[in-house]
Amino acid sequence: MPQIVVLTGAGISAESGVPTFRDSDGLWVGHHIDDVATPEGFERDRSLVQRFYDARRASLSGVEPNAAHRALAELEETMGEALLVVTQNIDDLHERAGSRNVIHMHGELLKARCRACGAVVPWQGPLIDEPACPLCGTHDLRPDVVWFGEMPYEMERIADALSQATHFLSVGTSGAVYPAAGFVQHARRHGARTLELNLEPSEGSHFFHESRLGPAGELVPQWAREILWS
Ligand code: BJW
Repeated sequence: MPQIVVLTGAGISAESGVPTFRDSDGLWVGHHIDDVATPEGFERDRSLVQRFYDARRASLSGVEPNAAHRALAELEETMGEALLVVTQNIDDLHERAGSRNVIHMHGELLKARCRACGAVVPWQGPLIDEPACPLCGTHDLRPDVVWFGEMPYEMERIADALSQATHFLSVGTSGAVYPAAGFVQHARRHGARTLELNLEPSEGSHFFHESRLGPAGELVPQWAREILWS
């Protein structure tokens, strides 16, 4: 049985209507990255950052998983834990498509983290009005997401999976952000076959054995069929 690690980025959710970051109509248009994606930006202007994530959290109810999310979930039905999705995305579209073996290395929009007690709690509503932490009562909640300069989640588990992978697939990511951008080299060093599916060549395209260009909604189902038939 192959051991597959799939790294996904904003491009896999683009066809669901979730904006990417670095495309011309992306999430950061009108925002400086340092203002909305760093702990320092949060300290400077909490309201701006809370509004940015509150709007994204609220918009989740208006989007649905697409054919790429569904193809990965269907493949997991056959492969079980031999398929691991590591997503940089903070939306919940992999889970809503049916994937269970998912690591959100950059956190989740639908969770909040208490800066006083460290609790991570499910969160649906806004944070702009500074609600109390359900565990300790302090009014100091932030989105449970990973900003620049912070440590992504579950790095040890990801490194183990990359070391054991026979196949590494990267979908819809620009390859501009580390450590995720380095996963292809890690997997390849340990013997994995590496494939990139993206609308355009990513910054790290040359690290992959193969790159296929096109929309994830077409390329991922096609790749999943190849895996099932191999
Ligand atoms: C389609 C499509 C369709 C469109 N179909 N495709 C100098 C050198 C190297 C590293 C560093 C450095 N200085 C600092 C660093 C480290 C820093 C970093 O990488 N900085 C870069 C700017 C260089 N990284 C960090 O700080 C990370 N932490 C860290 O390194 O800790 C220390 C450590 C050490 C050792 C081991 C481990 C850790 C933390 C990074 C946190 C990133 N956080 C964000 C925000 C999360 C919350 C939120 O969502 O708001 O994560 S930034 C943002 O970028 C977000 C994304 O997950 C991430 C990646 O973006 P992604 O997914 O690639 O989106 P896009 O928009 O860039 O690309 C979309 C792609 O899809 C495009 O290519 C399109 O063409 C394509 N596409 N439609 C297929 N239909």
